[in-house]
Amino acid sequence: MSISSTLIEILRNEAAPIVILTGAGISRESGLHTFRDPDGIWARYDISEVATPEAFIANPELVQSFYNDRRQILHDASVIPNAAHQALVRLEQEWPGEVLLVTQNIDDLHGRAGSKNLIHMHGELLKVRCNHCDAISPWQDDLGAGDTCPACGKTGGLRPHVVWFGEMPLEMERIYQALENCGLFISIGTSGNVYPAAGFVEVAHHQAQAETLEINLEPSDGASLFDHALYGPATKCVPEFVD
Ligand code: BV8
Repeated sequence: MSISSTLIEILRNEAAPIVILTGAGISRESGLHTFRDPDGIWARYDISEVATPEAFIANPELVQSFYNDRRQILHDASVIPNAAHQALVRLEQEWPGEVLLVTQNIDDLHGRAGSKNLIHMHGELLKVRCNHCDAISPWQDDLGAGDTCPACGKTGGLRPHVVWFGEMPLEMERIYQALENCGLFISIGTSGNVYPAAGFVEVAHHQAQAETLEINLEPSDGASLFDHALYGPATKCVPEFVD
């Protein structure tokens, strides 16, 4: 079932706030790997060895090189925002109510496309954070153990500005406030495996009585939780829905 144009008209006239959650699937057609598909990142790396605070303590070089490599791929000239990222910019610009875009992705493709009301709940690949002073700085070059924090000048404290498993995602208060007040929640290109993001649909449904829509290549693990669905590549489905 797809979300009907009548429903969209009602929501538009009410200027209903929209919350959109995106995952790795929206960046797949820009050339970035997803995580849990057969060719995904977690098929090649063990989460516990590269994406936990414990991994960083045990083997910082391996963790830094995992993120250095992904940063290099993101800088490849062929990796650019696609038609789905661009359609979400038009939605933000043209919808009469607030559109909050919450991404689990640490790439910068939503920002490059032009989305403004954007939360990177799992952090940003192109930033580093200092464990000594908490300052967040642009990621200048390959990150190594001896690098100096540009804010406090201390060495040995820089880490990727990403949220690892077991760490608290960013800006949760703002996200839950938006979910509790939205009229429409849209989930795009995410498998629904990682919490708390996987639970957002239930917050929107139960606490805001919002309409909920999944856009994905195929039904996700949480597909039954959604009122409406559009299945197919994001570059086809998202522009079709927005325009
Ligand atoms: C937290 C870091 C407390 C950066 C990531 C049991 C044991 C231990 C822990 C837990 C547990 N149960 C729950 C937990 C908590 C844990 C968790 O959920 N674990 C799961 C795995 C069981 N979560 C946490 O630890 C989180 N922190 O809970 O803190 C808390 C919080 C709030 C309130 C109270 C307490 C922290 C989670 C952050 C983890 N960090 N990455 C990095 O290296 O990237 S997660 C990782 O998965 C990615 O970052 C990504 O963002 C995230 C989600 O993945 P998806 O984006 O969904 O990607 P995936 O490959 O899975 O799916 C892609 C989808 O796209 C597929 O459905 C596919 O069909 C579709 N697709 C493909 N191509 C297309 C497409 N769709 C459309 N078009 C296409 N072309």
